[in-house]
Amino acid sequence: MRTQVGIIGAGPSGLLLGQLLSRAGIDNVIIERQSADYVLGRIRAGVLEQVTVDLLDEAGVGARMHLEGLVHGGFSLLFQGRRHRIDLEHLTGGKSVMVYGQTEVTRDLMDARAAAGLQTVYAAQQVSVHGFQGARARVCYQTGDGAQASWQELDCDFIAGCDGFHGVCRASVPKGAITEFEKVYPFGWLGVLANVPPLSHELIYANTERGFALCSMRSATRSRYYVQCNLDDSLAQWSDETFWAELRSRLDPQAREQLVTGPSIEKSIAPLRSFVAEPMRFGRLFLAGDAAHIVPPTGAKGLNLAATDVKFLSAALIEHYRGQSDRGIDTYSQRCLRRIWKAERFSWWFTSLMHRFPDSAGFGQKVQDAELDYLVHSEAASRALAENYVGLPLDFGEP
Ligand code: RFL
Ligand code: PHB
Repeated sequence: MRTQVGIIGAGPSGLLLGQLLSRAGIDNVIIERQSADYVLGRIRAGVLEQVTVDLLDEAGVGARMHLEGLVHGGFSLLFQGRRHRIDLEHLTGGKSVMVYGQTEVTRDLMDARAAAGLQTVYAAQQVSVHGFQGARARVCYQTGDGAQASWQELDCDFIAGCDGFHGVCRASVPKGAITEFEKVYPFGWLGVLANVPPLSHELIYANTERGFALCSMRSATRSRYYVQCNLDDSLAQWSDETFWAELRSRLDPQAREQLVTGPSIEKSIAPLRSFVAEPMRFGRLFLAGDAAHIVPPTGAKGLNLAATDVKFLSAALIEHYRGQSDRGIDTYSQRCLRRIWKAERFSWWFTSLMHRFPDSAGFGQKVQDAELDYLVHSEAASRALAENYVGLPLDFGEP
């Protein structure tokens, strides 16, 4: 089989790239390790920057998001038992974010791909990538099981590694050609999805003695809550009752009263990590999204960074196939990394500010309290937070 761009991974990066390329007449095939249902079952991001919203519109998949998504012009920081609103709209000259779940973004992209009759291979096994440092790239994989198993080969001009943090693409790059930067945090997030009305119409990020908590949502009837937990906690330790009691203990008195609880429909623990791989292009192989970088979810930047990579990559490939120039391809890595490191910095900072660290009782905690107090009382500090939260510009001018 042959295609112009072989895309590894049918997460938001891979599906969005496929959609943008197809709309520009560029042939692509997506190879995904899991089933479509499995991909849709992962509950992850909830907050989209305007850049991501615009890109989904450009890809022709924004209609349901505009109908069902919730536009948020602010959020609250809760510390020392009180809530303080960060007015995103006022602080950024009218900008806001869109609360619309990653699951729904993925579903919209999958539906558009199916409607256009584009090819996605789900449940592909033993996926491997070859030849990307030379003239022709190749993807090999197995379909079917047992007697039905068969090997497939996909010849392509380019490979897009959209296969997430544990994917095969980054792992296939020779060790000497890649540099990795990593920071692992000493805690995780326990997330619960429940069909209960959200506690507040905006998100609440809480810094409390018992650890961080986040009150988020998916709709007027579905809530998403998180509490900071230990890395070695197991889901078995966290019954629904234990979770709701812990969350309630991290809220202010009014929120405690307003919290509506109910049975969880999903519960998972995610470790927190900052990670960047440089560069993001190796000959005919490009990395995009979580395959190249991870941020802790505190700043809500992961999916948004993935969307920006895809914006730069699709533009570069379209420019190439139109015979205009290879400048986008040559500068892909540099352009992406410049924005990525700013989001890495913000996510690390916001994570450090909002969580309890095992080794920073006393001095570290006092500094956190002082910074939070400063943040909500200084317009300049609030604006810096707001500006990063709604998303920095795509280009920053000459370095
Ligand atoms: P994904 O979503 O991991 O998709 C990668 C796909 O590749 C497949 N794959 C393979 N396919 C073929 N062969 C192989 N060898 C393969 N190995 C893997 C996988 O099955 C999968 O389908 O990466 P992608 O597309 O780059 O998307 C990135 C986002 O998923 C991620 O950045 C966000 O979810 C991060 N994130 C958030 N981002 C935001 O922008 N806003 C948020 O509010 C936000 N909240 C979150 C988050 C992530 C969280 N977790 C669980 C880490 C909240 C949480 C709790
Ligand atoms: C979510 O709704 O899942 C969510 C929202 C904001 C974050 C992280 C996750 O910062």
